[in-house]
Amino acid sequence: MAAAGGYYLGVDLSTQQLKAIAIDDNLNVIHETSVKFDDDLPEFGTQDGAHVHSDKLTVTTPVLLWVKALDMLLERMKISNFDFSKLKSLSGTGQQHGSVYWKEGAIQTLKNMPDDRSLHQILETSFAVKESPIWMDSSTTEECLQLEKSVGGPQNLADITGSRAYERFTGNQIAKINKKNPEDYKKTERISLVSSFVASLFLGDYAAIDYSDGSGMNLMDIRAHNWSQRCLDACAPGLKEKLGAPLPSHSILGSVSPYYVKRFGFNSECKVIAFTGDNPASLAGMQLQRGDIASTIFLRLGFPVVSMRLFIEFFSFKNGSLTREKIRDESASGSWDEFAKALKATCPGNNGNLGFYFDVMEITPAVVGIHRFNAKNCKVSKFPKEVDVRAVIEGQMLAKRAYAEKLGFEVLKDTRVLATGGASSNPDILQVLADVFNAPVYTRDTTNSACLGCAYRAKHGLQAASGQSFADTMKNAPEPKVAVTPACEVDKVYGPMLARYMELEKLVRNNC
Ligand code: XUL
Repeated sequence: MAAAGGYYLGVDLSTQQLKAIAIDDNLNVIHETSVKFDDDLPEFGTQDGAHVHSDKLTVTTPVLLWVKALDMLLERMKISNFDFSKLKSLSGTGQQHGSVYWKEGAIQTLKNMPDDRSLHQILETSFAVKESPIWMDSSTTEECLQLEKSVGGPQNLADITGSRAYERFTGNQIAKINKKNPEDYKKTERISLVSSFVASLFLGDYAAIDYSDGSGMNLMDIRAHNWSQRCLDACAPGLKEKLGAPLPSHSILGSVSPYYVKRFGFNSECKVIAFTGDNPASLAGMQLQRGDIASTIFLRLGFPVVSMRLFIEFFSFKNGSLTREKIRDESASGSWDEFAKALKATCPGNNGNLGFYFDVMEITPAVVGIHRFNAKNCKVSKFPKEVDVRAVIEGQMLAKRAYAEKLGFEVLKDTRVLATGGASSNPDILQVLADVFNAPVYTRDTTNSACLGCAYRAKHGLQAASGQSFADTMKNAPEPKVAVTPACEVDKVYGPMLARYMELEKLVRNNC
């Protein structure tokens, strides 16, 4: 067990930024730093952390941007006098499904990193594929059909891996690279997920993929907790060797590479705990209890991985914060204050006006475009500005509730909605969330629940070795606080509106 007085670090490589949160032994946050890709690393020319290719379906991020971001993050922590020597362990998380292709020989480079050079300089030529496919990619429909066919259909694939084939899932992305750029695939000695890639950088060795993030690849037999040979064979040759064996999410992978000890003053005993996907990490950060709803995902603790994957599937929306920002720019002069005024100037239910704002192809429903309906269910091309603002927020919240209910969730008297992510610091948006769910919304001091969850996981990783559960580690963690409660009688508005939302969604789906 870890001695008192230590620090634990969580790292989160999300779509738009790299973040770090350190906690002390009492689980208090003692340090937060971030690197924003577009602003801090403009030389890579990303927009919102990604390159959207001309087909509008292929979405990638340069892998060296991520490497350089880690250099920058650690430098910033050093400049702010963060005491790396007190770190007992670290863990982390990454946007799910994205993949990194290490070139032949990269392992030797990783194991022998000279401390007088930046990671970016050291690893410049270590990747066989320079642009890593990320979760926003939807260019692999052909590969998905092929994979489902090879195992006897979508249901069979779901029985094995927990999910039917999805374009962004890593197996289909790997199949595309093997088909379109076979030379790059051949030159690849190891494939990491975004999460295990960052773990590898800290470890100075290839880090295992954890079971949880591994279950979002369409490649893992989730009951056997190992790769399904049938799925591997359907995607690309020799894949098992390139992926390495998956491990439980609390595994201690080893100590940090001597590179970090010499360059930043890490403790040489600082352990690297397996990294995982951002959705499971968020659950750890939010300390969900049975029956709670998380605003980005939903889960009742205790379900097996297969159900958890399904929940994450239903609760992943591509059109979240970026779509809200677009409507803020178009209808609220680019200002959150104006956006809040518009929400206050309109009433719950928006006088029957309802909208679907899918700026990019949504995951569920697979629909793109903006579809606005007036109270008579007639499609209209525009709303007045303040109506547009309320419609985008109500539409997003109604979608969350509709999908939660589809999975059998009922709002009970003691239901809590736990909000995370950027919008959780905006009380006017949270009010709509509380009203739509007719339940109080709770938040934590940090909006970075995935990152914080990994700082907790880092601590738990050390204690798990002596049999402690995650709940034991979290016993004295600060509780989330009530941020807003639902307005009176608001369920009378949103109950019927939810039914209308589902009807109109069907219409939109059929018309697209
Ligand atoms: C989950 C998914 C997204 C990414 C975002 O299946 O695609 O939530 O994990 O980072």
